[in-house]
Amino acid sequence: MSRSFLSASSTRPAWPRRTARRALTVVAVAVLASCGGSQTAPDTSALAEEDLRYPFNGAPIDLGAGPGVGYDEAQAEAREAAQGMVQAQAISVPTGPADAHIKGTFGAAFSWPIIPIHTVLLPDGRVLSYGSKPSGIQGGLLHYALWDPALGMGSKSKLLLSNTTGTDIFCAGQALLPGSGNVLLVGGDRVVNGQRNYANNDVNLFTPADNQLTRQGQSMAYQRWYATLITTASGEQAVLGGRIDKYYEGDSQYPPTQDTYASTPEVFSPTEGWRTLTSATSDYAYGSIMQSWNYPRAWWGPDGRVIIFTVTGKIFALDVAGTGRLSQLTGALPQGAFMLPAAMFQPGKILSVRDATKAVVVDLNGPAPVVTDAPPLSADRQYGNATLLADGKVWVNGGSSTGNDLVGAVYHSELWDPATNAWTLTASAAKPRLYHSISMLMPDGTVLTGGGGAPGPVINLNAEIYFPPYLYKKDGSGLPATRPGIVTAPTAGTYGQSIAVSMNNQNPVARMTLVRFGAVTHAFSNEQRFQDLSFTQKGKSLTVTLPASANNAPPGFYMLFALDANGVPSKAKILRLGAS
Ligand SMILES: [Cu+2]
Repeated sequence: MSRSFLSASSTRPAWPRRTARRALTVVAVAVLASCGGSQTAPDTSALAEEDLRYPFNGAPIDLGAGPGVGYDEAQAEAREAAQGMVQAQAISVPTGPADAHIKGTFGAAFSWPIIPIHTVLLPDGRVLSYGSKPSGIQGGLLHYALWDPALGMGSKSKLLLSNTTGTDIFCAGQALLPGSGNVLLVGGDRVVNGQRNYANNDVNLFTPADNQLTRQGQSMAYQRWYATLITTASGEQAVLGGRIDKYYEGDSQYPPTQDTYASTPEVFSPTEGWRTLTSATSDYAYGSIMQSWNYPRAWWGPDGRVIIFTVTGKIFALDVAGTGRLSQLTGALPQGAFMLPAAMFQPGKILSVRDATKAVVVDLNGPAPVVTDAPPLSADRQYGNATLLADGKVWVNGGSSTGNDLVGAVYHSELWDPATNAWTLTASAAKPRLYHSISMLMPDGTVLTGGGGAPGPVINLNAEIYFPPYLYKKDGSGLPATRPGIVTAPTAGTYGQSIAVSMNNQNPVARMTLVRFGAVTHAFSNEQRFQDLSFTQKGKSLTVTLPASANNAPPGFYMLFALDANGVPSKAKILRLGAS
């Protein structure tokens, strides 16, 4: 068995993956046995003690080849080798079907060391993921994983690491810190009276430079499970929502507990630490009312406040100065749901997917929100994701009309064009992407989709890469388009600055776009944003103007794409935008 899965440049000892896979194999065998009608009792002797206390829910494991297929590490690696995935080289755009220029196409599924319930794009182009054990059971107490797309999709590209912080980061909140490019993780899971899914108030920091996850000295005032982080114009992190305790009826062993919610926001300043927004407490905006605590859908808005869309359709604005001030704005959205996505597709403009396939566009750039209808989606996509592409279109994939359930699972994807306010049906995935799945734009213009499970219906220890239509020739050949190439661009810039960008040839550049890095979990990327940049071109040289306003482009890490006259994007250059 190859050990290369563990051999990347970790600074800490490799975790004994063999043990985990043995446990996984036992689980999968038990599943297969139950599916096949065997009466053989599952052998749980190799399962960790904790997994016996919180038993596996019976869902099949899928490492890429199908539920229950190739669940052994060696089998997964052999399959990935046969599919050419193990070479340590960057992913190339495959030849697609004849309609690839309209629908895009998915690559083959590949295994992931855990369920990527949470993903964060890192400034070095890698992906941080966490949320489950290597067995696919919920839990971020012991592990997290990294993926380096520059090393392909095989075992060399993935790294399973040990979480030694003592914090279970399952269903934590997360964002990149704009100055350092480190990842701030807040809260997560806690076991109370033998029951999971309570909350902790721990604060942890992931540092890409050494792959370390480190507990921070100062914790939050409130415990939070399912909180959202929003980067402010001044580079702070506003932390909204999350549950504290959950209802438990009690039993002979354990006392009852009640639902409680973290309905008071907090703000993290990289220089001054934490402050609590004691005058902005709200059950409607991010507390008990209609699951508004559940990863609140929120964005840094054009007037310098955090805008919050609630499930009920109310719109709030939170001023994070001092102890905070919350205002309800005029206007209302149709009824929504906590498991539906939304994305800011242009500064101050948000596409929000609502109940029963409805979608609306909300323009926040005027004195009051303006809500207009978008056409309905082709399907109800509960737990689906909405991803901003390099050209500013919004790609929606996954979800199910029947909740976290295969009956109504939607495998085809769809693409919304803000220029035409129309949806186009796009390619179908091989895997259901339901509860605890993610989708995230990568710097090469592809979309990483992955995960789902914990609990089932399928434990997706796998990911698929979506190759959008813009990567293909428009002649129906299905061949990859020739891409423009950015040769040089600065790695950092300030607001309103003109930057010099050089291209690989003199072909006209049609658009320069700026896409903020994604940080995705639970059907929401709290960090992604998009905008076009103005520029002039002379031969191979471009002069590009960076955004003037930190309200429209909060400080942090962005992908800079150049698109040619056919709408084909370059690979991105990474740019850190900041005040200085
Ligand atoms: Cu969760």
